[in-house]
Amino acid sequence: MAELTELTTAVATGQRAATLRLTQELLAAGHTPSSLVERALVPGMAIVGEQFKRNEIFVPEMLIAARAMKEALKILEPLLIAAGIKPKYTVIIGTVQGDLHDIGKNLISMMWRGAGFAVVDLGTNVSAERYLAAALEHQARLIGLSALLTTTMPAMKETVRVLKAAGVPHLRVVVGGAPITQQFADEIGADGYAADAGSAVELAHRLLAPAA
Ligand code: B1M
Repeated sequence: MAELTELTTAVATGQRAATLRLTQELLAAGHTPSSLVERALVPGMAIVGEQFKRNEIFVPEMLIAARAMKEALKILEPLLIAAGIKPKYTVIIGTVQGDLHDIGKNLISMMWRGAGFAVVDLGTNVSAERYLAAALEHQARLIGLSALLTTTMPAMKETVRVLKAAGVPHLRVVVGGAPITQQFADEIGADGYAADAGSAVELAHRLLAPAA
């Protein structure tokens, strides 16, 4: 029977066909979609990050691993999204300006959809003005900013500044991504920080609770 560690290795080494096969097999064996994400796929990308840091692999290998992960997420997405929940709130998500990483952002997006929110995903490299325009257009209650590079943390800070300066009533801004911490979130005036997709769901529920 397939093991979670095999899926971790397949994604870390960018083996697309094996990633897809193992995802299907592990699902058939009774693993939940979220356990495949948290216990196999995310650890696979962490291995890739470590190897890149040690100069053992380079951008093309990172890209190939990211493609394998995305293919697996295509299978898991419909399963993660609960069917038939009528969205109560609209939330916006995107990766900040200058940053092209989207796998973590896509995971948050999926989990928020699964939690019953209507999600408007602005993609990557999103300017502060685009976030604001989307929030106004969709009358959103929550905006999620993702950043994976230390060099794009200033863009996150600027986006929070622009969104807060606009003074849109009831609009909350939450942040996350590998280099982001609670301390940084507090410093830039964000309403919340989540370290991972599960916490991002809890955070959104907490901030959007009627009493909030
Ligand atoms: Co990039 N990259 N990359 N990369 N890349 C990192 C982030 C890096 C840490 C690798 C390393 O050196 N170890 C490093 C950043 C170093 C730093 O800033 N300190 C790095 C670098 C340097 C770069 C380039 C500059 C490389 C170059 O060109 N020389 C370049 C920058 C391009 C750009 O954005 N302008 C670059 C490019 C790329 C690829 C295009 C090849 C590819 C991205 C493909 C894609 O996303 N479509 C890529 C990849 C794959 C990575 C690593 C290996 C994996 C990222 C990932 O998808 N992780 C990454 C190393 C690493 O993170 N270990 C790395 C899996 C994902 C599920 O996790 O995105 O962290 P993550 O999301 C998590 C949490 O962070 C959190 O929840 C998610 C689920 O748990 N989270 C949120 C994320 N957003 C959130 C928002 C929230 C809440 C939680 O609320 C709204």
